[in-house]
Amino acid sequence: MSSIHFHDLHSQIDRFAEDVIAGLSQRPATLAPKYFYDERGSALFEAITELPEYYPTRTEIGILRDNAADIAREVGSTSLLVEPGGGSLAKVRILLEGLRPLAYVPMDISRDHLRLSAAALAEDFPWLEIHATCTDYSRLMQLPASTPTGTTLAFFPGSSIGNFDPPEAVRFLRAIAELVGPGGYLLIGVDLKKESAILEAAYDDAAGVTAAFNLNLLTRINRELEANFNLPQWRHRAFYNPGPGRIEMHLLSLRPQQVVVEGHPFHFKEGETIHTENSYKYSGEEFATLAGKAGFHGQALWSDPAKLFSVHLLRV
Ligand code: AVJ
Repeated sequence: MSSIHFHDLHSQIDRFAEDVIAGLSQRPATLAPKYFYDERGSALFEAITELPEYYPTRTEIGILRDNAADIAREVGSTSLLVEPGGGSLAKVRILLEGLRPLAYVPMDISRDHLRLSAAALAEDFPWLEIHATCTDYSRLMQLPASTPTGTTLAFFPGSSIGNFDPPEAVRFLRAIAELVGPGGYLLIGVDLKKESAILEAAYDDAAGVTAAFNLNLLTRINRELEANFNLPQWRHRAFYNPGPGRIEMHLLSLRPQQVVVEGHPFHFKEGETIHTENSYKYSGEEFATLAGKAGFHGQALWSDPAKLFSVHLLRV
């Protein structure tokens, strides 16, 4: 029988209202992408990962499957496998048999989601000790007490690192370097730079699922806060910005309008946008340089034949 331990490090109060009001007060107006993931947003993101245009998820899974034995050999014996944002736990299943860690520590902000997926994982991997840890890993990157010590591997798939701008990404990677300690590893999925038409299709799909995902943020604000966004007056925009090397997602105001959120009025001109997400893309070399600033050395790098996506193994 595997053992599941539940740890609650999530002591922070909800800042949704404050963050939305501060973000809409800026020009350009900005909202944080972490707020996409309410129940409907999470379901829409799942649907995105299955779209023909959205190559990252299936490509990364292919890379992990094709190289699972290689990854296990490079890392060697692992005591602890830590996954910040390990909410769904689908990708880690590919690695567990090869790595055979003593314990697995998924960290996620969503308590219910974490409980359900940890229980499902425990059924399939009865030899594994699971320390499900409820925390906002972007604020608190800390192991719960009572986890085994020894070589630690952090796993951060999905190119979620792309949501941070480069200085934030370096700070985040430094926090991971500190968590795994000297001799520890990070296995991280990073989306590669490529032709902008491929990138733009992945973030503006024909079926309109990404548009619904982006617009759902306004629906969430209307529902959870006292707000009156008029959805038909906003449109999804996604484009590749080659200077910083990132996909940008925006919500475009189709006419001059006023929106009230918790008693605060916000005016938007026609054509003005709310910036909702950045998704940075890195060449292998660019990302290795970024990780170097956080104290990591590149140990191995895997990709797919079409060079769409990359998986880096880094060591402190
Ligand atoms: C979850 C941040 C990796 O940037 O590709 C997908 C989010 N946004 N489509 C990404 C996302 C629109 C995704 N990440």
